[in-house]
Amino acid sequence: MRKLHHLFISTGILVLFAACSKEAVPPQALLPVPNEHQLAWQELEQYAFIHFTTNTFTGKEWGYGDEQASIFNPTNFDAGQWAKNIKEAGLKALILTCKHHDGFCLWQSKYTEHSVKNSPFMDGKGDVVKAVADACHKYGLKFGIYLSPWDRNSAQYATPEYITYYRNQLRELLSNYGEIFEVWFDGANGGDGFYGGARETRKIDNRTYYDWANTHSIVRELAPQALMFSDAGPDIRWCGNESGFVGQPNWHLINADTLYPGKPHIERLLNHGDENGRSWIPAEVDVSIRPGWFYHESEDSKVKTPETLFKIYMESVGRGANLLLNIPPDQRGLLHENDIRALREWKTLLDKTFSLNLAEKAKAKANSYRGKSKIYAASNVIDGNKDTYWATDDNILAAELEIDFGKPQKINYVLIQEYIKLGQRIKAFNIDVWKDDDWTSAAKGSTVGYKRIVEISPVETPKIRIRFTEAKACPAISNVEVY
Ligand code: FUL
Repeated sequence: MRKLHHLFISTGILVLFAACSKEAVPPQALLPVPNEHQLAWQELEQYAFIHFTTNTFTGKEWGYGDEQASIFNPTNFDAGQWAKNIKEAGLKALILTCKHHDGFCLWQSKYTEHSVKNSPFMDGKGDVVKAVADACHKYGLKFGIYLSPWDRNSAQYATPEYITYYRNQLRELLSNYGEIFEVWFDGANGGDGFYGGARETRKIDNRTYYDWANTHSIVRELAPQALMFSDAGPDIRWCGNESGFVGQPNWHLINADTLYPGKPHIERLLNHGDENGRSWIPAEVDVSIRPGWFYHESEDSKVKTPETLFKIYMESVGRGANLLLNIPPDQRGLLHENDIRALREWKTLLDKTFSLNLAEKAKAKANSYRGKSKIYAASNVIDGNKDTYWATDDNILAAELEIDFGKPQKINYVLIQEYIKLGQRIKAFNIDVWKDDDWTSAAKGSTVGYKRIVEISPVETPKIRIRFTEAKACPAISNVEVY
């Protein structure tokens, strides 16, 4: 009897111990999850796009492919001026149109004469790609390439030989210009073009012609760190528009197997992602600071205002997408003064808005945390450490976080980040503020993902509450900031 008693007690202790330690083990990842390159890419948040080619000198947006190389003649070309201003604007990288649809190559490609080689630029000895890559390295920016699959100059376009040509060029770009962080595959294809003098319409089958899988493997082989962008990933997806916003909700997930670059009617899907997507392919928002992608003098007065750029930031980075902001150099080969002014004032606006994080000195508590273990305590969301997070027990899919400032503070923005190494989990949340001795609803949101910045009407309040109301798995939140 005594023995039995002992057995009961020790079994009880064991069960209790097992229960506690079970809850203190980390939540299981909710698949799919980002790979290490996607995680690092996500942290870049915003970077520049540079559209520069013969179009800069002809005033066109889509060169036909019959432009003379002799028109490419920037008089004051200075990639350092681009990189310096891009860096000062808080952008982290630069992607250059090494070849746009007109087929003109900004580097000394071995495979065509339609390039800087035959232009007056540096007496035909210049290499814009090299100059830009070097300037990026000098200013601590990552460098990425855009190589248009559609080529309106090439006589071979639409034949199998063109694919070899395209891949040879891709190899040149991936081999000779240092580390490439992103490769941008455009889905556009308008059909008609010069095509070596044929001047005709050439249709290709977007699904099969480019044999993307084998092009992707060249990138994987030569630049394993590089992320590939297209309508269909494989690493980053288009956001479905060129006006500067990703949807709400924004899932970092999608089913890529049914997609291909240029597939019609997929804009909405790409804009929101797919809650049940089987691949982690987050959105990138590409938008131009001017109406066009290329510089046109007539658009000098149409540069987006700092306020518009701020709105774009909120609807891209603020919704968990990365922002690729196009700033096209002019005929001198310089970023235009108006664009630089807009960039600077936008940066000032961002710095001013997000300078004082009121959550830093606040107290955080939660109505529930995983296994009652400190490792998953609410304080993790305000410790400034992206590797710690607040999480609940597996069966708790709705929970509340409270951020207490200790005294009334005027607030306008709440920033939330999920610990996405464990997948994207949150489906819906509410933000309440403490007012007149009660909680009042201030905002509602859907997905969070890598980052969500919610604007609320400016209010003075001593504390806020974030109620996560729906999740695919227990919440895992790494960061909360309040401004
Ligand atoms: C589009 C292109 O057709 C535009 O010219 C521009 O390069 C934009 C970023 O992508 O598909």
